[in-house]
Amino acid sequence: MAEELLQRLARLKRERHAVILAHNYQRPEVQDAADFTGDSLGLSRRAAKTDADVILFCGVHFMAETAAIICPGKTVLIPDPNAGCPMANMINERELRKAKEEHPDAAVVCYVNSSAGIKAISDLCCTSANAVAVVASVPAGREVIFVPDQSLGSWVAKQLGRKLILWPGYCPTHHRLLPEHVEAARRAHPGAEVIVHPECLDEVVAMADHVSSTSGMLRYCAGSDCREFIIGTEIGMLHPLRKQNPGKTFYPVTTLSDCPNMKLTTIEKMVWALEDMQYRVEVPRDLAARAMAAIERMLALG
Ligand code: CIZ
Ligand code: SF4
Repeated sequence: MAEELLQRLARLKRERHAVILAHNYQRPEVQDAADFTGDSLGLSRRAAKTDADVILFCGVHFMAETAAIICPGKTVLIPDPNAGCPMANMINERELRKAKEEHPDAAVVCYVNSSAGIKAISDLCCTSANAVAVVASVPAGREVIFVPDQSLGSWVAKQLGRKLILWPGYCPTHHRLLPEHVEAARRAHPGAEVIVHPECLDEVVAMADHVSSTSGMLRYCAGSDCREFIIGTEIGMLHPLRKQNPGKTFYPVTTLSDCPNMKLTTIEKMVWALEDMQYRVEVPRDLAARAMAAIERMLALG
């Protein structure tokens, strides 16, 4: 059954001239069926370079939308239209416009975990991999409104010793990971390094040996002399870490950090998506152009 589904997927991929992208947080079998895996921005940039007509984006909605913005002309499909991101939904355009009116000289930096509409009214976009550099590019005297993740924003503020106006959004999955889970994991694996994502609670971030994005975790663990790691992020991340570092051991801080939206993608739904050419993720041209401007300002920083 599983083998037959994978064969159907491979055949449909050829027929549709599609490329399959899977985020680091997807189910292991979904990541294994993808042409590329990685973080949201890395995947979109990869997709832009391929000559595929169709992008099957296995992730959550804002990621597929980002691919649609970066890859105009390609058809972007998401296997389950309900795969949203609760954090991205914690801000809307009306609220952000109001904050901008209250701070008319401020620069708005939006985390990639946001809708095209939010990106379009932001000055700069950032990912967890480049958030510090992006905020640092705003002249020191200028206020910064950082949306929507207060945890990432608070970590960036500490790195730069700079006060930021933080939006009260957060990732429910990363906030399920608590200081007592880190303590218990350290007791169980005293030789391991603790690596956490900046979407985690401030108290958890403060306990870590290293804080980084998912792409940063892959680089860090490959380069570290340590053989054991305790990983504090969405648990799908353990799959690429284990696959790329067969000689090393990875433990989750807790298995509670499991994002239900990320796990909506299954191999069956991927097959159906390519069969029926749905669900399409489209961003109106002028909105995409404005959102792309915030992404381009980020990319220009290198
Ligand atoms: O940008 C991404 O893919 C996210 C949401 C996390 C990360 O650290 O890569
Ligand atoms: Fe959103 Fe958090 Fe799930 Fe990522 S892990 S999609 S930030 S809810």
